[in-house]
Amino acid sequence: MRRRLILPAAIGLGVSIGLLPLAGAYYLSGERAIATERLHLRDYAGWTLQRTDRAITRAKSSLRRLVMENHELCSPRHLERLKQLKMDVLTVEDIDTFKDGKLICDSWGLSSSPELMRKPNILLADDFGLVVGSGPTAHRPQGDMLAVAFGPYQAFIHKESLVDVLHDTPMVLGVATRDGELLALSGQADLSLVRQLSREEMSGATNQKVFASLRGADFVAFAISDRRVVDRRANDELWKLIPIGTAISAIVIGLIVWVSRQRMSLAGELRTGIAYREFIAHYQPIIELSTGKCVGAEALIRWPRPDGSWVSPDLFIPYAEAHHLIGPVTDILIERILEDMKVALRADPSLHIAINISAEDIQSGRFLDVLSDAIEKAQVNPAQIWLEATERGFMEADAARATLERARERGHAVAIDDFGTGYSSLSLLESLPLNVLKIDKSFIDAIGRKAATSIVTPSIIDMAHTLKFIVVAEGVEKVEQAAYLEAAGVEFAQGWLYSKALPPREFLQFHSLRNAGSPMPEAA
Ligand code: G
Ligand code: G
Ligand code: MN
Repeated sequence: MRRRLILPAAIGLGVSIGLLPLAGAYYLSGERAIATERLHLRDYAGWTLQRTDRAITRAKSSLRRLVMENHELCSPRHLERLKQLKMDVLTVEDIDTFKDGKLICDSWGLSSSPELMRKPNILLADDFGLVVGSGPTAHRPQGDMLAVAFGPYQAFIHKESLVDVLHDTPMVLGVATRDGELLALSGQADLSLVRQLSREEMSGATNQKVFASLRGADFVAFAISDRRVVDRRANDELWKLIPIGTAISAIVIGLIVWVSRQRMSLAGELRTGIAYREFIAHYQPIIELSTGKCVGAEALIRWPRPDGSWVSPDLFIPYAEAHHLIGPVTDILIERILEDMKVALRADPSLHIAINISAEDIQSGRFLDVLSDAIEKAQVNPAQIWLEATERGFMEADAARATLERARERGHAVAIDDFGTGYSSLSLLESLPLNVLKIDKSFIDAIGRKAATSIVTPSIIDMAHTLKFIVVAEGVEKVEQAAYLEAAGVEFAQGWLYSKALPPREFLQFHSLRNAGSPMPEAA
């Protein structure tokens, strides 16, 4: 993946894993909240219908009883009975008695100001009627009542008592007749919606409202709630979920960026590093043991990133080798090294620089022409450039031999690097055109210790000399090691005893200081 795409991709994936399910859950919970609210409203419509039915039924049965009792109208006994019924039936506020269309008495007593009877405008079953929409009269100034009519009687009920149902969330309750005549409404509501709900049994939602209606034998009840109430409930849920979703997103994004930085992008980073020629060389001095002089250096690759970090070669060299990216890295380093060192190499013909060549390059030999071009341009003696290859480069002996022979023909010295850590046989060593052997640090560490490898070290040195190799000891850290190696006839040494790998200018300083006068004491 290209480096530029990693962050957007990570954000995309993080958001889709962390936030999309949340958004989905939010949408679904919104839908579910509305469905739940519709059922909730339907329940309240049902309870409103029951309440209305009960109030009307009670009024009806009181009136039926009065008619059956066959009273002498407005007699003291009759008046007593009217008063008693009003007390007994809670929803009935008053019972009027009419004769010849005129009010003659009610549950308060005889009527003083005769009033005309209003005819029922709605007919119910069994000769019952309903008087609704009655405005205020002299007798009942509020006009907020409806009346059940039967025979000479009309029983008055407060309209609002029909819809007086306790509710747990804000809503408007209403009752209408089956023909759509509105009887009572507990609050404010859009009249066209009310009309629609009064006419048919339905439930649904608009952008503003959620509603449900229910039809009974004589009446229709309905409930309407504000959409905002439902949405707020869903929102509350969402606010609880957002931190979780955000945290999941952040973790996923961080994880992807981290993983891609660590692994996936290394190939991309390497390609960028190659394109911008970000690789440089540091130089670890090589000391002639007999004189203490600096006779050369091993060039060691360094990769300073634009962000200021340094990538360890132990990490990216094996990676570059595995992904066939080592070739251009070798080329960049070769050109860089000759650029860094050409002046010093021309000035001191005894100075050499050793370059590490990877196994793949040794097999192909492709780098040789790049090297020759760079040497020609720098006007340096090819004998001053040494090549180091590990035993892995000699796996296909014929290909390796061809490359090494060409290198020798051009004047380079060729070293076997990290000697002793691989499996090279003596016969292979003999058959390859090598002339330098670098003893691996592990055998130098063993000097003066009672380790098994310490027995091997002198044999390696003897064998190398028998084969006429120049010997370089790697990783020399102690004065005793240097003394031992010198006594054993080892020609050269490198290690922290003398110096770590240095940037070009510092190495050149080290080189000229070291070689200026008499041999310097070994400073640790
Ligand atoms: O000094 P340092 O820690 O950088 O070395 C780490 C390893 O990387 C060593 O094994 C060394 O051989 C290898 N190395 C250093 N520079 C180069 C180079 O330019 N090319 C190749 N192929 N390997 C190198
Ligand atoms: O190419 P080669 O595999 O020899 O690479 C040399 C490696 O050894 C580099 O990683 C370099 O930093 C490291 N090195 C060089 N001298 C010393 C030393 O004296 N002590 C230790 N511990 N490491 C060293
Ligand atoms: Mn090396």
